[in-house]
This record gives sequence, C-alpha cells and structure tokens, in this order.
Amino acid sequence: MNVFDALLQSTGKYKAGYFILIDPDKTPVAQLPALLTKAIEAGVDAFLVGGSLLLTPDFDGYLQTFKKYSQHIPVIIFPGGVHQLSAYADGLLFLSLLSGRNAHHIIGTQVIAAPIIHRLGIEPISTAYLLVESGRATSAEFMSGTVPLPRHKPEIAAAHALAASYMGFQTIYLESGSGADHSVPEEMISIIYKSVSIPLIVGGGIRTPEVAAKKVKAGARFIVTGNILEENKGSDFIRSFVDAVHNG
Ligand code: 1GP
Repeated sequence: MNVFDALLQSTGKYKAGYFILIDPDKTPVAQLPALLTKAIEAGVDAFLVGGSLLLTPDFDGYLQTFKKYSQHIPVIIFPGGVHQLSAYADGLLFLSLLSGRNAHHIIGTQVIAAPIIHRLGIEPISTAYLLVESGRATSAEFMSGTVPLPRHKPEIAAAHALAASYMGFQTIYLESGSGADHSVPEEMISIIYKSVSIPLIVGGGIRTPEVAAKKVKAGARFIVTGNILEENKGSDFIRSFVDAVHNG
C-alpha cells in the first residue's frame, strides 16, 4: 500500500491525523534523535520535512538521520522547491499552488521535479496547495509571489477546492503559512469539507490543542503544526495535540 493510503487507513480510527513539520533550517540534525523519539512516544502520525529556503547543506544526510530515528512513522517531504528532493523519504507532497495565478508554481516547477521524483522512486502525493490570507505576509506568500485566498471569502476557497477535486488531486492543503498570525478559519474549512470528498490537510498558525480540535470539528482530516514544537516543548505538550486532533 502507498504511504498516503496507509496514513488514511492508520488514522481512520481517529477523527483526524496529526503531522509535525520539521524545518531543517530550524532543527539541527543533532536535535533529531530526542525530538523524534518524543514525538513518536506522544503518538504523531507522520513527519513533514521541508522549509521555504533550506540553507542547511546535505538534505540527503539530514533525511538519512531522520529515517534512522523515525521508526515506523512516515517521513514526507514538504518541499519549498525542487532542491528539496531526496530518496531518503517515504513520500513527498507534490504541491501545486492552485490558489495563485503564477503558472510556474502551478505546473512549471512540477515539470522540472517530476523526472527527478521518478528517478528517486519516492511517492508523490498530489496536493492542491491553497494559501489563505492570515494577517502579515507569510514566507510561502512572499516566496511564491502570489496573492492568498481572502480569508473572509470562503466561497472562493470552496470553488478552488471543487476545481482541485475535479482535477483529481489526492488531497487539499489549506495553508495559512508558517507562523501565521491567524489560522485557516473554521468556516472556510467547513464549507470546503461539505463541497469535496478528498481529505483536507490544515496548517499554519495553529498554536494550541483547542484550536487544532476546532479545525478537526470543522472537517480537517490532518492537522499540521511546525513552529510551536520547535520551541523545545515536552512530550506532554505534543501528546495534548495528538489527543486533541485524534479525538476532535
Ligand atoms: C506551515 O502549515 C505549516 O507550512 C505549519 O505552520 O509553523 O505555523 O505551525 P506553523
């Protein structure tokens, strides 16, 4: 079974699955053993690895260490660009920035990446990436040079989600951006959830288990947090997120 289907199955007994995003530029390789052990003990469902810049050299080496400590938990690349590809992951989010109107980020980068992904033999998880306005400009917004979806226009977001579903994407990632002031509004998640049957990943600016649970109640199938766990939180903190996401 492929990685994404296996994840849907392994988290099927919960309301939603919980992913932790680890940015190699913020988490040095030496911190991985302790962080991953803690996260696995707490019950996370998958690790996402990537960042907007990736200044850390030797992405392969980073992922090799990652895989050494990730045990049975899937490691999925969340790439900020074609330089973030590696054979030492279980899969990658094959992102298309459908909320933007920059063809390079909708199909250009994907054409460059596809033959490399094929050669590396990692599983691409076709993902419609929808950036949502969240207060101050986020890295994803700035780096992609695109205008995010207006946060108070859920019907526009829902139209994008429907288009993504008709285009055959496996999943939709509703993204407020790393460290966002405001997370994706529940109203938007809920309208999209009612419009499409493909699973929704929701991330960006989620800082408490209570907020994570609200996203799950609104229809998120997977929750992603990044920044909050880079602040050296203990396993009890991670477990409180796991519980909130699993139980909604
Ligand atoms: C960013 O959705 C992820 O791409 C996670 O965001 O770092 O704000 O949790 P945070």
